[in-house]
Amino acid sequence: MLEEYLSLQEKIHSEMDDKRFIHTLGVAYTASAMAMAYGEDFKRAYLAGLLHDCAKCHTNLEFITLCEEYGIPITESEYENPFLLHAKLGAYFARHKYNINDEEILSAITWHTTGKPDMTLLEKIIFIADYIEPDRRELPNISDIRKAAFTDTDRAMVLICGSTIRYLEDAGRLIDSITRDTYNFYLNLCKETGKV
Ligand code: DGI
Ligand code: FE
Ligand code: FE
Repeated sequence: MLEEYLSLQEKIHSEMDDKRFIHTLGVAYTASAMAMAYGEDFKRAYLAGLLHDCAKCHTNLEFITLCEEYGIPITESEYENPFLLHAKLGAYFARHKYNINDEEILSAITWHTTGKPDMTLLEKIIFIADYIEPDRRELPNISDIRKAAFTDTDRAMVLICGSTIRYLEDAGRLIDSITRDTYNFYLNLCKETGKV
């Protein structure tokens, strides 16, 4: 499997600095391990992990210019936080530069930063793997979140979204309404089932 992805990995590496590439490999490995734990297709998880940040290495101005050039719709919140666009732009590159036509892989890339309500297992795996991969700096409550990632993805979603929203609030950053929608959806889901 890894041999099969070697040339893809090299191409992805050529588009980003070493630090981002190490993160990328961490997400791919973590996503494939999570897929094994939940009986999801681990090759798809690995591939989605490899590609999730393939559009990350651009300036804010480039995010806007490239999205406008490719006809990718930009919301008001994305104009204010252009880096959010690396997710949608990444899905566009995955489709057109890397020839991926698996719609679930593409949507996992699209939603990997903000999440969205009612995600598929693969979408949640990429969102969570992005947060817990081994190279991430130590974040609050990370060992509990890493454990939840392998036991209950909905609970992991609540913990990650809650932590991200708190961090963004403390930093005085604008929070996209979908980031809050994601948190509220998984919080309600876990409350209904008595998990939180
Ligand atoms: O690309 P990565 O750094 O690997 O990870 P990512 O795509 O999940 O981006 C992480 C950053 O995105 C993190 O600093 C929190 C931030 N973020 C997530 N949702 C929102 C957000 N930032 C703003 N301003 N608004 C959001 O809704
Ligand atoms: Fe990202
Ligand atoms: Fe990432």
